[in-house]
Amino acid sequence: MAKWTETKPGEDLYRVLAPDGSPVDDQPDVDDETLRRLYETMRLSRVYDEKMLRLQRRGEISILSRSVGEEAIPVGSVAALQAGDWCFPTYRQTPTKLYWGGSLARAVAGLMGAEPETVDEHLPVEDGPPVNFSPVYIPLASNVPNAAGSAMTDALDDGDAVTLSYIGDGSTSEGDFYEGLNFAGVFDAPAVTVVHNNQWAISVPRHRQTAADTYAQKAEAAGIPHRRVDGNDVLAVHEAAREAVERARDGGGPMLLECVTYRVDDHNTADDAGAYRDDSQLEYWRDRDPIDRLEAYLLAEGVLDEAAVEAVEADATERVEAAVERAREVPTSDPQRIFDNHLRGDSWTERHQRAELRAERHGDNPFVDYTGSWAAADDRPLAALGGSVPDGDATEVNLVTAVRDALDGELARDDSVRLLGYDVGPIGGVFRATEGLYEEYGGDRVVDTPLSENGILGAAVGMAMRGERVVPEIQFMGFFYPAFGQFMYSLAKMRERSGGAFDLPLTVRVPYGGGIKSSEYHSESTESLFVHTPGVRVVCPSSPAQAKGLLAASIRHDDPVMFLEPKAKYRTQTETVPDDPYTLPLDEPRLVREGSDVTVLTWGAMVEEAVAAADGVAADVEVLDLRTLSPLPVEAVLASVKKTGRCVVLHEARRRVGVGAELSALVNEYAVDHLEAPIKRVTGYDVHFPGHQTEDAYLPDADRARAGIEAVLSYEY
Ligand SMILES: Cc1ncc(C[n+]2csc(CCOP(=O)(O)OP(=O)(O)O)c2C)c(N)n1
Ligand SMILES: [Mg+2]
Repeated sequence: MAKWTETKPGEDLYRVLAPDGSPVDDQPDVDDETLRRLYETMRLSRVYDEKMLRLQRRGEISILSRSVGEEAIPVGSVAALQAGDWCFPTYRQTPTKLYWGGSLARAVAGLMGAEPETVDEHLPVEDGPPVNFSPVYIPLASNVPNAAGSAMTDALDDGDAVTLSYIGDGSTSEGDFYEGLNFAGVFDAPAVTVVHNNQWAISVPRHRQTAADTYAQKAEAAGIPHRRVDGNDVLAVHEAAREAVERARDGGGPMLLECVTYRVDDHNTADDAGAYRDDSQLEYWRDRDPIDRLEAYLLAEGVLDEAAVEAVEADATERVEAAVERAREVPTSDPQRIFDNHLRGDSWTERHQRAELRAERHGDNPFVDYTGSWAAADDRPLAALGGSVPDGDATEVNLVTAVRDALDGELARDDSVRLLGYDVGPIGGVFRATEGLYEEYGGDRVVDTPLSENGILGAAVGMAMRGERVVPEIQFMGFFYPAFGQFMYSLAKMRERSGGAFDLPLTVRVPYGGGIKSSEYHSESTESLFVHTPGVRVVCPSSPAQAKGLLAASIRHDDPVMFLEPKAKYRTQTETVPDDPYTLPLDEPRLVREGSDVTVLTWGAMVEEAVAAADGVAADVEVLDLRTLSPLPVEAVLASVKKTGRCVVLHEARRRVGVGAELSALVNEYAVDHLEAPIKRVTGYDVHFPGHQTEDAYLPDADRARAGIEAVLSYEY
C-alpha cells in the first residue's frame, strides 16, 4: 500500500520562538506567571496522555485521542480567554480545561465510561473553571455553529464575553464549519475559531481535504480575517489568540487562526498510523516538540531552572496518579442512569422503561404495563385532560394569527425570548407568522439569519446554551433535512450529554403538511423522524386556540420542543381565541369528542377530518387529539382504547414506521385483550409526497377516515 507523505509547513507562519527556543525577534510579551502556567499545563497534559495510554492498554478506559506533540494549540489559545468567556472544544483539546483548573479526576472518570450524573455525584464540582466550557464535541464541526450562536448572544445583547472554538483540519470540510463561520461573520460576533491543523484526519492528508493553499483562507469566503501560526510555538499561538480575543471583545468581530502542527501520534488508540503514513517526517516534528521549545526558552531566560523543571514533572505525575485513584473509586454507574436528562416530566414511556429495565433483570413478564393501571397512574377522566382555554376578552382569529399572537405575548413577557430564522424579520415570515414583530421588538429580537437551516438550529442551540429562550423557525418541514446534523448532535443530545448541565429552552417552529397545492418538498410530514429521537418534545396543535396556548407553553418549557404547525389550517379555520397570553398543558391529549364504540387517535390537520368523519358514521366515535407526539400520552391512549375496544389511527404522514405504527404497537402490547378488531391505520401512502394534481389522492380526508372507522366497527373475528 502506498503511504502518504505530507509537506512541511511553509515559512509564512507567525512564530515567536524558533524551534531551539530562542526568540525570533523581540522578547515575547508574556508575563512570567503565564509562562509558567503555559509550561505546567502542557507538561500536565503530556503526563496525563501517557498515563491514559497505559490505562487504555490495560483495558481501564476505552478509546483515547491524545494531544501529544500538539499541546501548544489548545493551551496557548485558551490562555487568551478570561473569566466569563466561553470555550467549545473537541476531543483533541483536553488541555484547554486543564489550563483553567478543570478536574483531572472527572476527566479520567469520563474516560472510564462513568455516566455524567454518577461523576457529578461522586466527584462534585466545587469551583468550576472561571471560563465556561461546553461539553467536548465528538461530531466533527458541530461545535462551530453552537459557538457562533454563543457569540451571537453577546453581539445581540452587547455582552462582553468571547467564544473560542476548535476544529481539526479535516473537519473544515464539513458544512457545519462554514455555516458557523458564516453566522459569526454576518452578526459580527465575538467568535474566535482555531483550526487545529495537525495535517491528518485519521488516514487522510491535507491534499485530499482541500485544494485550497491553506485552511485559513476558508475564512475568507465568510469575510472573516485569518492568520496562520506555528502551532508548535505556544507563545506564538498565545499572542495570536490574545490579539484575536481582544479584537473580538472590542467589537472587531470574529477571527480565524490556523495553527499548524503535526500529529506525531496515531489518530487514537484504535489507529495505526504506520499503515498509511510515511513516518520519515516524525523526526523533524519530534525535534520541534512544543514543550521542549518553551522549556528551552524558560531555562535560557531563567524563568525556570533544572530543579523547577523536574518539580513540574513530579507535580504533574503526582496529580495524575491521584486523579486516577479518585476516578477508580467512582462506582460503576447504575443502569437506571441511561434514562436521566432526556425529557423533563413523568412520561409513561420513561416510567415504563425504567421499570422494565429493572424487571427484565428479575425475569418478569414482558407484557406487563409496568406503570400500573391508568387509574393508579392518573385517575383523572379523559375529559379532564388537556386543560381548558381560559375565559376573558377574545377575538375570532385563524391559526397563523394565533401563532403570531403567542409569539407576541412571549416576546413581551420575557426579554430572553428571541425569534430566529429566514425571512422572519421585516417581511414577517413567508406565512406571515411573525408579521409586525420585527417592527415591534427590533432586529435583535426578531432576527433574520443567513439561509441555512443547519446554521439556524446550530446558532439557536448556542444561544440557548447561554440561557436565551430561542424560537427558531424552519420555513418548511421538507427543508428541515439539512438541519438534521444539529438536530441530532446538539439539539436533542445536549442535556443528556452534559449530564443536565445545559438546558436548551428552544422551540423550533416548523410548518408541516400538505393540502396547499404547493410544489415539491413543501408538503412533508416528518414527525416520526423527530418522535424517534430522544431528548426532544414534539407538539402539534390542531386549532387556533390550541396553537396559541400550546406554543406559549412550549416556549416557556426548558426542554427543546419541535412545534409542528399544520399550515393547511393556517387560514382555513377560525376560532374565538383569548386576547391575553395563556398556556395549555403539554404532554396531555385533548378529548375532542367522547364516544364508546371506537377511538380515533389523531393530531394536527387531521383532527378536523376525524371530527367530520365521526359526524358521518352511525356510531359513538371518540376522537383524541394527541397534541404531544413525544412523549406520547400513552395512558390516555390505552384508557380510551380499553374503553371502546376499537382503534383507528389517522395521520397525514407516510405509514411505514410512522407514529401510527408506534401507537398500534403500544395498544397491541398493553391492551390487546380489550381489542375487538385490528387497529386500522388511515395515513398517507408510502411514497414521496406527490405533485399538487395528485395530492388529494395521497392525503387522508374525512371520507377515508370514515371508511377506516366503518371497517373497524364492522370487523368480525
Ligand atoms: C461528523 C463526524 N464524522 C466522522 C467522525 C469520525 N471521526 C472522528 S475523528 C475523525 C477525523 C478528524 O480529523 P481532523 O478534523 O483533522 O481532527 P484530528 O482528529 O486530526 O484532530 C473522524 C473522521 C466524527 N466523529 N464525526
Ligand atoms: Mg487533523
